[in-house]
Amino acid sequence: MPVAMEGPVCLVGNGANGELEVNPAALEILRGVAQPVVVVAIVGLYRTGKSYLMNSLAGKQRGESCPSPLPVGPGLEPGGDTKNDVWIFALAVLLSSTLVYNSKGTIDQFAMDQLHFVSELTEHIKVKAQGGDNVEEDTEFVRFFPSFVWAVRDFTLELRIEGQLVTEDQYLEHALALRKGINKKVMEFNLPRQCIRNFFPTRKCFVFVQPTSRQEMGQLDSLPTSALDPQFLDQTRRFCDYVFHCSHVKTVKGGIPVNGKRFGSLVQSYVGTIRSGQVPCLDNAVTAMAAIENEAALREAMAHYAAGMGALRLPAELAELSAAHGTHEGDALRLFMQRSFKDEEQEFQKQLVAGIMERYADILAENEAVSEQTCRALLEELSAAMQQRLSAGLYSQPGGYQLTNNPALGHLWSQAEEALEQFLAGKKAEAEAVLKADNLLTEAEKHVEKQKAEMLEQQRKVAEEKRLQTEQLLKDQERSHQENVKQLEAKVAEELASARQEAERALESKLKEQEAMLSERGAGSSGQSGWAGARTSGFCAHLLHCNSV
Ligand SMILES: Nc1nc2c(ncn2[C@@H]2O[C@H](COP(=O)(O)OP(=O)(O)OP(=O)(O)O)[C@@H](O)[C@H]2O)c(=O)[nH]1
Ligand SMILES: [Mg+2]
Repeated sequence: MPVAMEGPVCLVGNGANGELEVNPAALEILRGVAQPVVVVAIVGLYRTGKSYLMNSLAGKQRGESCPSPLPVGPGLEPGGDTKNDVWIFALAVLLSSTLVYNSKGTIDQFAMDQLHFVSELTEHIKVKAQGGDNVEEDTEFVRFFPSFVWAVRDFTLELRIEGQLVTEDQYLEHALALRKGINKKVMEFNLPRQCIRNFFPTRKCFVFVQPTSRQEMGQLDSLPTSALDPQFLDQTRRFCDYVFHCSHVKTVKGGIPVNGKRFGSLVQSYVGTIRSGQVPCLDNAVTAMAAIENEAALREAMAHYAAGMGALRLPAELAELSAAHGTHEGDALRLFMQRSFKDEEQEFQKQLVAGIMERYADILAENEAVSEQTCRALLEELSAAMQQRLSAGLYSQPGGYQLTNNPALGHLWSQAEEALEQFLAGKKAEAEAVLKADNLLTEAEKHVEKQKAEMLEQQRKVAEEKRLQTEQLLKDQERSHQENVKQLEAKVAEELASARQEAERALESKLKEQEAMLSERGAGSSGQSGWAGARTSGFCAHLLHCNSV
């Protein structure tokens, strides 16, 4: 569903005290996005044309009348604070499904050095809440990290390696090739390359020529496309096509797809952790996100059930209530299953079932009360005529008693029998008085016996009505249990399939990478320590967060 947005909205920024802050207005927009989202982050040095690329993505999407984008960048202000920069980079990795690294010139050592954050990722992201050593975590990253795109701006060289024309991807792979040897220099050279290869097995490269003359560069945004280099336009188009067609829906651990609402809680959770001075942890973020989402799913499902049942007109036949309960419970469960995930031990589902049963019991009780009230009112109305005749002394004549037995007191709703019984008991004294005054005294004994028999029959009917109600309630509970089991099984199967897909994707990319490493053979094995890249500040990230296409 398109999301109306006038322009870019900051999602995460630096507050007055320099701390990372989530913008509530952006969260509000995200709350309205129920579809799975694709999240594109563009990171890179200050003033390297990130916004231009992001605008091209947003504009392209509009142009193709795809679901309208939700650009939530530029969110991260450039600053001179390396600590801030590294968190910005970590956030971009954690939040995106496609990560674009934007650099200028060529893929040389300088560009590689700017990406030193990659080799520091293990210190700024944890996978497991407890335990898990660095090496183990390292191999886990690949399962959750975004696909990687290197965008090289103002590329001045020809795409040639040793005289041979190569593709952009081959150019990138060549730049990421490891050197042989284990001395410090080689290790420093290899570390960022090895990290990129390990963490981002899906890689792509796009080179862009300078878009226009140096003099006109300042007004790039206001220049007509005709004023831009056609080669640049073509490169931008190919880049946008790739991002739109090859980006995946953002998923978190377990292959769980992230929609706008979940994305909002994910951002809050990561930023909250960083602000508290801790390292963001994928496990914890998913648990926190699941708690928020499951709570909301529970509320939403309960409200749906209550609204459905609330629309019924009481008093109603028990069968009608039971059928409505079955329908609305099933729908509420479906709603809950759609939104909830990782509901450990079905904690929230159990709460939902209990909540629904409680509400149903309230409705049954309310129905009984309303039914009884209605029956009483009706009986009172029917007997009003009798009272009048009684006062007028009409019953003090032959046949008077027979007038008191009104056949109009038929079966009325669930409480009819009970109401009738109570009513008859209340009227017994009057009826007997009438009977005594009746001139047909010879028949008196017979009438008393008949009346007693009717009372007993009435009591039997009341007991039968209660038994049927209990039986219906038990049937409702059994049906509800079956529905819960059925929907839970479907949900578990779905979550398992997502996890399997995620594992297969990770394994496949890992194997591909290992094969490539083996074929290069002999490159010095990387250490995880000893490499410290040039620490350049002014690193920032732009996020484009768009509906799944
Ligand atoms: N040389 C060159 N300049 C560009 C290119 N794309 C955009 N610019 C210009 O570079 C300046 C910065 O562009 P932006 O797109 O705002 O760059 P940015 O990386 O988003 O900048 P910050 O958000 O401030 O870090 C503007 O004057 C653009 O016109 C490019 O491909 N090459
Ligand atoms: Mg910008």
